[in-house]
Amino acid sequence: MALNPTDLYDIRSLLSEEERMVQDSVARFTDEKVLPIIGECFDKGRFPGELIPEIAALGLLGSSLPEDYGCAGLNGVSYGLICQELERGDSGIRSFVSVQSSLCMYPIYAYGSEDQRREWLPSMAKGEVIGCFGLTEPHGGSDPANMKTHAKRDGGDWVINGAKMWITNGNLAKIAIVWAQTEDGIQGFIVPTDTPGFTAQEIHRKMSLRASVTSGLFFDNVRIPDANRLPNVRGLKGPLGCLTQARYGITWGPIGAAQACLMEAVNYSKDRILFNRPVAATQAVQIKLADMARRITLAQLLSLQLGRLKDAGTLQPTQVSLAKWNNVRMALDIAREARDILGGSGITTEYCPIRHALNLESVITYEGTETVHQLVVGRELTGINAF
Ligand code: TGC
Ligand code: FAD
Repeated sequence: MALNPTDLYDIRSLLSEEERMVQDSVARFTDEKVLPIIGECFDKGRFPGELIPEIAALGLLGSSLPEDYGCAGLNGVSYGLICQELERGDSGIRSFVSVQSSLCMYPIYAYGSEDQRREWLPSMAKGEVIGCFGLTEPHGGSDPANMKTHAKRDGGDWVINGAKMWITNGNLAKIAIVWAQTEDGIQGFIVPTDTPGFTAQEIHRKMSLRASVTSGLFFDNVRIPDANRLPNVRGLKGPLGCLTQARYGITWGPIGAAQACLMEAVNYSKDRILFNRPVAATQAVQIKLADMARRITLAQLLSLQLGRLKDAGTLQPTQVSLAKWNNVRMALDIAREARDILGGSGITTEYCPIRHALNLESVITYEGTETVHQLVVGRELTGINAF
């Protein structure tokens, strides 16, 4: 029996019935709704906001949070599969879901008051309220401990001043989760984006994640009540805890992008006749395709085990760092190689590899650059902080 080229080790057989159902429903959504429009969205630099209601109806927003808050209550492996199938379509669609779920709904759930959870989570799960997450600042994202944005207590309010940069969903958002320095260390705030003094400015001329909204956020004496502060966390571990959730999903997402590139390269090379035979009949191309399948298989096993650790409650941030580094690098290399196998056709968005390659240039940078994750693993091995 022929093996599935994007699942050579039948990793699907290791999934539960519920996990398979989640994967199938998101795969259908990607095939029917994302793939027909995404090339054009990328060309035009347009985020397909019209898909938000269906993404919400499928339960993909805050999917791991409890049903009490209008969420799907799925496990970590299911969240990973959601990311994988969405990113098979485009990293921008997966980014939208990652930010809403892991970077906005998760901190409200994990660090918020019960009132904040009840106020925001159900409408965020329905896609009625979109969030963004402001951690990175213009002077350097890898070192968030040195953030300049600050919040000062003024009676029952907080007054926020500063700027955030490269913020996904910035111009779509009704609320921003903003991390700011205070006298008591870094704290998180829920900032409604219609608060006076708040502005979001979309970043244009991007060559990557063109089907995603990326913005700068500016805070000029933005006054919000203490009720909007996330009361249950202080310090960098607040935002880093959110990043662990999002980075976990990002270990899965690029597997989908790599699978899409592999299949494009397989199909193209079988049809392309050069020197009187399909280019897929050459040893050089077959070795490249085989090597892509090998790397995808290793990444699949890595993410599945990571998901099982997450669901067992034993996941360590260093393990997430290793998988984020490995799987994004794997996908970026495969997207570039697939682009090459398509020759000149590979430079157009008619085919997916160049779009995925360009997107993955962001994915390898955001949520901790490749170097940051390598240094996290190095620190674990040596006990020496090399940052
Ligand atoms: P350190 O000062 O040692 O630790 C501070 C506290 O945080 C705890 N901690 C973590 N907790 C949860 N998850 C993690 N991954 C954690 N890492 C550290 C730590 O235990 C400590 O707690 P406590 O109780 O002792 O205070 O900080 P560090 O030296 O570990 O951090 C250095 C470094 C470079 C790793 C960190 O600053 C870092 O990760 N920098 C990269 C910043 C980054 O990734 N930014 C991403 C911005 S968001 C984004 O890109 C969204 S893209 C979204 C999309 O479109 O999909
Ligand atoms: P820098 O931190 O300036 O790094 C520059 C270079 O220095 C990198 O190559 C880095 O690896 C290297 N470097 C850093 N430290 C060391 C070291 N100790 N040793 C050796 N080399 C080092 N942020 C958010 O908060 N929210 C978002 O929603 C968000 N969405 C994003 C969407 C996109 C499309 C992009 C591109 C970015 C997004 N980011 C977001 C920001 C992202 O997290 C940062 O770009 C990333 O953390 C890196 O920060 P930086 O761009 O300032 O690079």
